[in-house]
Amino acid sequence: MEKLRIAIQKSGRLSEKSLNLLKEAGISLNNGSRKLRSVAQSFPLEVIYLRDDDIPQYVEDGVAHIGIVGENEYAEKACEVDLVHRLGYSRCRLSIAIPKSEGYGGLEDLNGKRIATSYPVILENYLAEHGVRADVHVLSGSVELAPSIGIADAIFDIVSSGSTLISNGLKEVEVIMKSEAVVVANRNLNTEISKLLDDLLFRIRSVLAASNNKYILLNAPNKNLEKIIDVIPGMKSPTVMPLAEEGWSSVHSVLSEKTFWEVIDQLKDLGAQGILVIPIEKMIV
Ligand code: PRT
Ligand code: ZN
Repeated sequence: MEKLRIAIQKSGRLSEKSLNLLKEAGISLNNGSRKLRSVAQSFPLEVIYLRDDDIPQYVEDGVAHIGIVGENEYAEKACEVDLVHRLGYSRCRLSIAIPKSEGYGGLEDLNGKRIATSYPVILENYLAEHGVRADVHVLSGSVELAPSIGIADAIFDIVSSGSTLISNGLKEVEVIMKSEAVVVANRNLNTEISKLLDDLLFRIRSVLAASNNKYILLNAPNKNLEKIIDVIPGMKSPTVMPLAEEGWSSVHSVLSEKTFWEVIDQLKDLGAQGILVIPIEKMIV
């Protein structure tokens, strides 16, 4: 039987979270030492460990069938691969930053400037689209140092908390792209491998849905039951059971992490009591 070959970053910001995702999807690997490759026990899958920069090309070439990379690498390498799923972790943005002492009136201020970056393809596409003519200097690392050593007027780099920019006397002036970890796939997978990919994506969706949602139980005064149900519609509709105390019901539902605090406030205003929120292990959607 064929195995689905997945490329994962060997060591870096994506490695642990990607391996953890596989683990939560019920796929344990027999080789914890992360050499070059390892084989899963409970799913026909083989992991190849690579530098993140190399993953899009290896997937295009079919050395790996799929890979997990930052969306920034997917965009920069512009390989012939498909983005098949977003994973929501390792979020960051790619931004232009300039020395904090300089003024900034908009993109046109970048005309004639030197911009240092490790992402020339993304940057040049963006500048061309916006009619800005700047000099793009390609550096493979420590891009944030370029203005202070006088080799660039601005940088285009990954920003997460922003503290690297601040400690190098820079300020963010344009966000050009947002990025998160994504699954990319080869465009010519055979039927057997495509089926394995579908199975894996199904498991991944269940893991992600579970981590994005919470199970909620509460006691609701019957007079506000309908309004409370409107606030927490759940997967199909909430479970409602009468409490032993007259005039009250117990309501069980599923709540999205995104709107969590907003919804809790509304529930309290509607007189909900004894609110319990419980993590969900897996959610089959
Ligand atoms: O060795 P290999 O080539 O495999 O790894 P790498 O060093 O190229 O990549 P790695 O492990 O640093 O990052 C892998 C992916 O994580 C990136 O491609 C992004 O998609 C994502 N990611 C998320 C980040 C960050 N957050 C991040 N903060 N990648 C890099 N950074 C760096 C950034 O370069 C900058 O120097 O962190 C600094 C900024 O962070 P803040 O928090 O100070 O703003
Ligand atoms: Zn890299």
